[in-house]
Amino acid sequence: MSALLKTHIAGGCHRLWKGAPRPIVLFRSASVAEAGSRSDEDHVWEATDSLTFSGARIGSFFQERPVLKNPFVEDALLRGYLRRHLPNQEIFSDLAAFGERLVSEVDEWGRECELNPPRLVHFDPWGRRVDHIVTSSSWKRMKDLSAREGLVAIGYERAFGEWSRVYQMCKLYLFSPSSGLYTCPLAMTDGAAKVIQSIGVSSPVEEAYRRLTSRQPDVFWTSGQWMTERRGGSDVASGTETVAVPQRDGSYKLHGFKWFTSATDADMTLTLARVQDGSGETTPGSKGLSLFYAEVSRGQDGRLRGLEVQRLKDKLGTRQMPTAELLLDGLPAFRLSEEGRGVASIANMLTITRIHNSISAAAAMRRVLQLARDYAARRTVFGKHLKDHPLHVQTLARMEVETRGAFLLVMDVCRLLGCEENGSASRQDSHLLRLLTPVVKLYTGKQAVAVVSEGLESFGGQGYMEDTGLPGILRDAQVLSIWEGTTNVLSLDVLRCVARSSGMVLQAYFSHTKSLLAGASSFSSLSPAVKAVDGAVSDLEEFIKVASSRGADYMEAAARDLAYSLARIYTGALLIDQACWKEASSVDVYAALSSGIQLRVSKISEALR
Ligand code: UCC
Repeated sequence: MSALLKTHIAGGCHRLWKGAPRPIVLFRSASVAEAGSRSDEDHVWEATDSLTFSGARIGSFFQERPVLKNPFVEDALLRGYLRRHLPNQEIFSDLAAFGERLVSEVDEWGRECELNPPRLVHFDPWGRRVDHIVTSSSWKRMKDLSAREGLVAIGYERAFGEWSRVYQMCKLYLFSPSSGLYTCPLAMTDGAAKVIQSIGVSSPVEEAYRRLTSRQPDVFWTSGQWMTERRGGSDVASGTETVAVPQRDGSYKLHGFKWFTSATDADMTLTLARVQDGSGETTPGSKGLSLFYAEVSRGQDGRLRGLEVQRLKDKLGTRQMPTAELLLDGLPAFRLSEEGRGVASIANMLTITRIHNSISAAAAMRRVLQLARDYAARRTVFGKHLKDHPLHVQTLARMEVETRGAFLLVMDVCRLLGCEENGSASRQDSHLLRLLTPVVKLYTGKQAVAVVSEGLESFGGQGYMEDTGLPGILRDAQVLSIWEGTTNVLSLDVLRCVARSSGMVLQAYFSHTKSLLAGASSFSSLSPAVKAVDGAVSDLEEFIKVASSRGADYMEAAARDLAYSLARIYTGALLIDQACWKEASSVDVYAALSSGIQLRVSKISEALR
């Protein structure tokens, strides 16, 4: 018994500190544990300052955190994909250096964007209305970085021909999980540049196009896309109330209310409105909508010209990024599309932002998986590292297959986009791009939520703790299936493009999928996967034959299953194709075979019937 402190305590369970300069934890002497031998001595508590759990000390074990490593160097599939399709040393060096910068510097900025979210200051200290959206210094740094790294510019410089989009999107894929959601304004900036380019880069948007695609931080602009109004984000045709009042000089003033506008600190925007005729009437529906370009600027009084920021949105995730309600109160604007061609004109922007969305989805999956794998080599449970537990490894392996599939699917869409923009796309390529854009967006958005959620679980309780930064990945992932078209709206878009093309998009799909499978016919190790995907293709063809003889309601109810099947089958074929590459790894082959198994398990044809 310690001479330092010895006392008798009535009642047994009290702790008594005596004249100690700092708290000392007391512990029960061993004899207390002996049943049936209670005595005063049994209630003695002994203290020592050499205990593990003592006073302010909380024990000596601290779990090592997962460490983010260079995401380019760590991503074998990304490097393999580029080595196969775009073996360019300049690109490899750029992506490796960018990956290093993300780890050493940018990831921390992304975290700061989350911790210092934007706020809205309505009035200056003297009561004047200013509507300032105050953003963090890290958010502003992201803008400079985006310009310098050419995150939009690469797609328009086209230095790598039809592969330029793949290069750009690979860079965004690396950037996205560290970007503090800056990829959202970049998506809209890219979309706006694409719309302007497709309409024609001429006055009054020449200057805007130059800025959107610039690599100079002091020149670079970001764009918003203000499409959603209070009546709805999906049914744009009947939900848009904003009117465009013609001015004598040929410009317009816009009056309306935009319900979700991201990222509202943009320098310009594209938006939809209905042109008023001489008697103040407008045309309802899609045919009444036109596309407008407007700059966000301030007058000499410091107020926004023709705009008021009503409030910032209180969102589940994506809190790093300002999303606002805006009153358009005479916003000066120029009409970009022909009258009534607003939806068709903004559709180019939707294609780009939906591809960006899919990139962010694949990137979120890859990030959580990279961290989970690193953690599995650091965390010991039940006597061994997590990485040595077969069930844990199987869980990570399933996440890996999903992530690989998502990456290949979205990269294939980027490849098709690059071909179309470079003028090298066949008719089949164009049909595939139209069909696969909604498919990749809706499928990867849902996958990201599932894979990221699984990823959080692999950290146990720590995955649920906000200050690890992990829960934010899940909260941010949840927007991916909502923003730029929900899963159901996009499933209906799949039906719409099938109908509009009289089935040509499906013909292109089946023809390309079969050619990918045919390329694997001499690889006996892949035959179970080829068989599974081939069987699913036949089931789907059969279903489409049957379904086309039924009514529209039947087809609508099956639209989501149809879209999922298109995604799964195509992904399976892409994984097989990757595994056929002469430098394919054992992981490439494993992923192809696993995807085949998952296809069999999901029983596409039964789900559809
Ligand atoms: O509201 C939102 C915010 C959510 C919360 C945000 C929080 C923070 C964000 C953080 C971000 C990181 S997002 C919701 C945004 N809304 C959408 O994405 C719209 C969803 N709705 C659709 O996509 C619909 O399908 C519509 C609006 C496009 C349907 O409009 P219409 O007028 O009924 O369309 P039509 O009649 O089918 O097509 C009109 C024209 C046709 O061209 P023409 O006349 O030449 O035949 C179509 O071919 O547009 C063409 N078109 C397309 N072209 C329509 N859709 C497409 C397409 N996807 N691709 C190419």
